[in-house]
Amino acid sequence: MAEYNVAIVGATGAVGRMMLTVLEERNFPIKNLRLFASSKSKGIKLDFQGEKIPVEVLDETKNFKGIEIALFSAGAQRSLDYAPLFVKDGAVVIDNSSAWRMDPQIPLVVPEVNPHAVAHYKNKGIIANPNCSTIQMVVALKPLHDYGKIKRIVVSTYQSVSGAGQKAINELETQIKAWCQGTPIPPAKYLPQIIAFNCVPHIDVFLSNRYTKEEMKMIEETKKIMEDPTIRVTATTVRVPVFLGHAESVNIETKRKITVEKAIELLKNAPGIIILDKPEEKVYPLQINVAGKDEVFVGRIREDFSIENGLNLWIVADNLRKGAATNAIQIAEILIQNYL
Ligand code: NAP
Ligand code: 12T
Repeated sequence: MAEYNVAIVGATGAVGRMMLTVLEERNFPIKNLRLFASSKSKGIKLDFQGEKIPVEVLDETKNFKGIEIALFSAGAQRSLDYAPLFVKDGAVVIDNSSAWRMDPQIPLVVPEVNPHAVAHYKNKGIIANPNCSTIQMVVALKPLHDYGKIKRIVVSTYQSVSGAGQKAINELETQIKAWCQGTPIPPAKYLPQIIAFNCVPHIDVFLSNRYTKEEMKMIEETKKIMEDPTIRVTATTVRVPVFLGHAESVNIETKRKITVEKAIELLKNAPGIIILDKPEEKVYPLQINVAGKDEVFVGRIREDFSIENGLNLWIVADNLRKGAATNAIQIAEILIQNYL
């Protein structure tokens, strides 16, 4: 089998480290792996398949020639600055940041939903990986949309701190420890408010329309991935004191009636979804149970009696896996199987 030269930009971060894990788990055919991060990580080595790989400091003087696939996860500014340089040197970039997602020339891909869009990598050499909350929602909604045509989506999220990176994970831990020791919780530093024992309706920055950027990402990205600009979407995104895994309460209104039985049948036959829905046995998806899994979990499936064709769902996934690393590497697999 052919093997590829791969790079991870942002390799020391929460997503970057998960990329190393997922590449290894899936036995991705790698010839040579290069790792990049900031000058803070100078001298660090990361384990990959029993080898210690040195982390290189990302700067313009570096030679990126020979890299065929570059997985970016180092923030939007690094993606804007460096993705074109990697492309110029011959790589296809799969970008986890929000930098390129809404560029009409750049495909935004969830392999279970729009794998054919990968072909458009040829436009600019870049493929965008959607926002974590968007990914898990569209995986679950695509089979329902294909059958019943979704007219409107109302979503509220319950997002873990790992979505905001390693520093946010550490911040929740520090706050919980302080509380347990009976000492005052230190003020919030990386997240906008104290997150321990709290729910904060503020992810990413506020925009002039009073939504957060995280909410607008869900709204715009959903239409692009589902390739249907007519779907009306509204979102409220909330950070909750959970380390790993995002949960979502999703309400949809469809053109054609979807009964609970039909919804279960559609979701059962769709790729990448596991239904956990036996409420009488206390079975429904939970963040602490889906951490470490690659699928999207759906439960609490029930009719919304307040409208004619309405459905409620509870959708949960591991945000660092399906929400980021796994989805990016699935895209890389489509690339090598079909195009490279
Ligand atoms: P993180 O834990 O804070 O890690 C950030 C990574 O970027 C680290 O490896 C860091 O290196 C590197 N970095 C920061 N500044 C850099 C610079 N100037 N030059 C080179 N490397 C730099 O954050 P994360 O959660 O892994 O997220 C990273 C990115 O992924 C963000 O763009 C975020 O938007 C995106 N993301 C996407 C999703 C998704 O929805 N698909 C989910 C989560 C995150 P050092 O360790 O050396 O500082
Ligand atoms: N600010 O990929 O804070 O656009 O949870 C993902 C997660 C941005 C992104 C977060 C963020 C993204 C977060």
